[in-house]
Amino acid sequence: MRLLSPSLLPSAAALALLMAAQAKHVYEYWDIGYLTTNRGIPNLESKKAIGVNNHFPLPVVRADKGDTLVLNVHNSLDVGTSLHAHGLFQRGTNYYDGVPMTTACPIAPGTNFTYYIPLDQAGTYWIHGHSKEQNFDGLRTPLIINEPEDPYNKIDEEFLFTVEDWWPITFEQSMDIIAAPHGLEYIFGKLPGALINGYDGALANPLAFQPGKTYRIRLINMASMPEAEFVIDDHDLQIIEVDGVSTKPKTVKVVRLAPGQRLSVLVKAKPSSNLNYNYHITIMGDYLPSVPGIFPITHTSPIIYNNKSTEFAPTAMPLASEPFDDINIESLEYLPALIADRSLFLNLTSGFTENEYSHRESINFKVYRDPIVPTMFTALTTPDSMAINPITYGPQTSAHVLKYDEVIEVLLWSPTERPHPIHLHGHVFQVIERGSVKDKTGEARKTVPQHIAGYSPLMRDTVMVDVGGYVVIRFKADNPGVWNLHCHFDWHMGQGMNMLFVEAPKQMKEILKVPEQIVEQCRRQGIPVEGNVVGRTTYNYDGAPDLPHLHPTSPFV
Ligand SMILES: *[C@@H]1O[C@H](CO)[C@@H](O)[C@H](O)[C@H]1NC(C)=O
Ligand SMILES: *[C@@H]1O[C@H](CO)[C@@H](O)[C@H](O)[C@H]1NC(C)=O
Ligand SMILES: *[C@@H]1O[C@H](CO)[C@@H](O)[C@H](O)[C@H]1NC(C)=O
Ligand SMILES: [Cu+2]
Repeated sequence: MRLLSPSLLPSAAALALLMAAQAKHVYEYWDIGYLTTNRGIPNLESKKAIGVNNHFPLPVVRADKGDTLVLNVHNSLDVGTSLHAHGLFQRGTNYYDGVPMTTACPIAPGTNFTYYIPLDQAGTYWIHGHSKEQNFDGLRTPLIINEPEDPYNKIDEEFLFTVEDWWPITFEQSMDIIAAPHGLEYIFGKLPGALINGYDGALANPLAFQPGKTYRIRLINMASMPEAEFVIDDHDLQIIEVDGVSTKPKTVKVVRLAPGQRLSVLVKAKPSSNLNYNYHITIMGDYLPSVPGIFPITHTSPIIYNNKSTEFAPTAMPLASEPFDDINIESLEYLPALIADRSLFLNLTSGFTENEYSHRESINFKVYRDPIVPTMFTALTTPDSMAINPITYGPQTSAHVLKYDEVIEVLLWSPTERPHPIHLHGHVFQVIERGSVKDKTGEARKTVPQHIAGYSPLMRDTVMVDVGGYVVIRFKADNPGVWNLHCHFDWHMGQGMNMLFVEAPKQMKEILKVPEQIVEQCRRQGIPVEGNVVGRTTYNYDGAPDLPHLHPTSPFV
């Protein structure tokens, strides 16, 4: 990394001008296609995966804050595709959020589409498929947005680790299996391999440290199911970024990330050392069955201080392991706990369907189904009086209409045996409280210390709701658009744990200028772009997808 000495630093005003002048377009050309591979994991069967430019791992996208990402896609698949830049607000560009039937139509097979994504936030993000959870089959890669003015640019060097699970079956195959009774038990017989930076985790790269230097380590959990933990023997980790949000530095021994989450930590190298050390990345999750030697699995690789020495500091066993504490970490930017204008209760439940006894995940017992008209178009083309009525968007999109600038509190409630990493598009939210749904005494309740003047709760875009746990989040509806809230376990999302916030439809009409290529993709596939959930201009929504429903006496597990 190139550093300017303080005397050479331009004034803030000059710097702003300089940056504006330097804002550039970052071009990517991605041909999305099938590739049969086991990603080099020994003893794992190959499957039909989804790669870019006939290659794995995918290109890592790096840019500076203020740039525009021009992502030119050709779809070589025989099904639709789309890309979502996870964590970006897409302020004014809702139609590039990449959620088919919510914000646009899928990119049709054999066609091109170009995303123009303004990179207004610095930090650690990722880009992944949002059509039929194609990320499960490999369509996922880091998006690192550098902030030239970031004080942490004074660090000496930066490393990046991504974690993925790699299953020997495709998402489609796995969905068929897990819908059936005992499907999950069957599928856990086919446990995944672990990829670190796109390669077999057993081959994770050694790092070189020099005494006295400070390193920034970025971590991204791009997995479909497991969590990931990161530890370095006898070194502290100082958290400085969570999901793209700068935090007040917080020193810990271990960090844990759920699928969809990102972190940056600073690591200060020892003042001098003849010893070498190890770092450890564990792919884990107590909600997944344990199979000795396969899952959970820890991959260990050296941190070399002295390449002439073979001596290593001992590893303290068991490795440090603990849940991530979102309640006691503060955002750097001053924003005290928001005062909620209203509160929503989201029951994260699951059960079996009425007709086919097939397993589904739901929010308030609603299994998400795509509308006939992409929801953004419904919000833009129906009169204001209809656009503010949730039923306009169909019975099973679980649409909630938000008023411009109102503060929404959401109680994420997980009474089942499943945890859920819940991701909200278009926003970061404050994490206000955590607890247990069965807690009668308040013992398990952890809430942000609101009595501390100026306490700024952590803001992030993906939060882990534990088995039998709840989380309270708050955000301000200041980004007109249609935004998904969903579980980031691919299977749960695929089984229906998804819903929509239709945020400020009146302001959407003023702000969003839908590019012709978006409409073109819809026309090409015969997808209507006007009217309510089924394309009508009345309150008649007959024919809207409204199956399957959960069985009323279904065993909720
Ligand atoms: C279509 O996209 C591919 C992949 O990005 C690119 O190489 C090609 O030039 C594009 N074609 C057109 C006509 O834009
Ligand atoms: C060993 O370390 C020295 C000093 O840090 C460095 O100059 C050299 O390139 C390293 N050699 C190898 C093989 O990594
Ligand atoms: C939430 O869902 C569970 C089933 O998983 C159900 O037993 C419970 O009554 C629901 N809670 C509310 C308040 O609806
Ligand atoms: Cu889930």
